[in-house]
Amino acid sequence: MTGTLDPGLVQQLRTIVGDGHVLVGREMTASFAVDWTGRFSGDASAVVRPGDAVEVAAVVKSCKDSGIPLVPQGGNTGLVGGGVPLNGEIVLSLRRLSDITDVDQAGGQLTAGAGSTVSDVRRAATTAGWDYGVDLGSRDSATIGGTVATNAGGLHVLRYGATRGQLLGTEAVLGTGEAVSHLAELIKDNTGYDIAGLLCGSEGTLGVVTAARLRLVPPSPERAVALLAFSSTEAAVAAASHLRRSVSDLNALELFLQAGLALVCRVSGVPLPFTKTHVAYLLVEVAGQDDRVPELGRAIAALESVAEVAVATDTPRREQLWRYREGHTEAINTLGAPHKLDVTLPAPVLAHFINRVPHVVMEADPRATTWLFGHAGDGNVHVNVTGVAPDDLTVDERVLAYAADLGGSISSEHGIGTAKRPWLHLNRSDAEIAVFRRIKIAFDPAGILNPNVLLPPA
Ligand code: 2HG
Ligand code: ZN
Repeated sequence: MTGTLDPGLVQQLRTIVGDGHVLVGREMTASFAVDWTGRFSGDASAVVRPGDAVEVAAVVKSCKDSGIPLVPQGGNTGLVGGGVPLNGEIVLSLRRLSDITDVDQAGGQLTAGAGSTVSDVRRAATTAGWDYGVDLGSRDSATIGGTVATNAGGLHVLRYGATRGQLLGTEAVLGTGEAVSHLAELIKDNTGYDIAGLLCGSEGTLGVVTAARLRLVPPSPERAVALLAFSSTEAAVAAASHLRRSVSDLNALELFLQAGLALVCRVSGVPLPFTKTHVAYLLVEVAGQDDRVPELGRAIAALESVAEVAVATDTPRREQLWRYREGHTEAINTLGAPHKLDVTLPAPVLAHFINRVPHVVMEADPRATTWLFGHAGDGNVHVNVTGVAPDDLTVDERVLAYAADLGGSISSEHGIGTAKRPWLHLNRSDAEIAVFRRIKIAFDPAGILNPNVLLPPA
């Protein structure tokens, strides 16, 4: 489709958003046409950058009338190829919609433009005396529109829930070009279908989110982080369960393994946390209104299986411990574009999965290397596989089928995107997928919104 856009449509788009905000030509559009990992890439016939919701609606309407598909894109930090124009679609970049407005200091709410970043919202929340319940490693680039579209999870899901749990309403443009807005400042609002909840996690297939009304959470000025080392995955997973039961104000409960830790340290030049090596590690963060260390200390002391412990309360040392966990994504990407298989397992089979899945990968492709880390508190494992060609799907198929066989989800928090589209049926029945298709038709009858993701081709 590249280069074949009707000049009349291009002119219409220029008239709507201004000449400087319609980018054409590969050198201008290339960075919008490849994902962060480098695994998914395509061509954009144009990149259109509207400046407000009215312009978004006009762009969508023009594209709908011309039958030209659109791929909405925020910070382009997704990990399942969900924001990439694979077949020459127009990229609709929402980054200019970055205003944060209507901050309700009393009620703890704000309205965030689709293009504001998670960090922007976190800062605005802090300024208002609150906090935002979602945080993730890509906070400085990931946009609110993207995190709503994917129902992004992140580091604090066990405490506050994923993005859908923060969402009080949305403003969006449907595939018809109609604007649908419900940004009321209400905690409780049982007035029929939850359109915001439906748009959340729809991956841009139903509507283009232009703004979101977000609830804020109380700030937690007292913070402590502990890194715990274990001699087995089973011990780490059992400890995670114990900590969930016995520590209040648990903010994060993260897991990683020795190989990933060694890679992070090698790539970043940061020293290993302990002189001895161990099999598995848990990073625990507690945060609240008063000193959380005594309660955390008692809970850790009750864990006979802990081999070593490091505790940090001051910001630099806390950040140092977090780097071991947050450094994984970047460190793994230095080995080549990984296959990212973000799965959730039921707690009783979590350790078994972690121990077994490298063998499942090896049986599928002996050249592959498996890296495992994730959000232990949610049963969410990020299975990263390197050494496999971007379009070789053998490993993906085996790992996702294995997770589903154990009662797990093939997408914990990253979405289905284009990466997992062939395997939606592992978690969703034919009847559910049929309902998905009917909802899609109701919101986007011309099928122009993000056509390469989520739903398998009919
Ligand atoms: C994280 O938890 C992100 O760090 C990224 O969800 C996971 O890189 C990944 O696979
Ligand atoms: Zn994650």
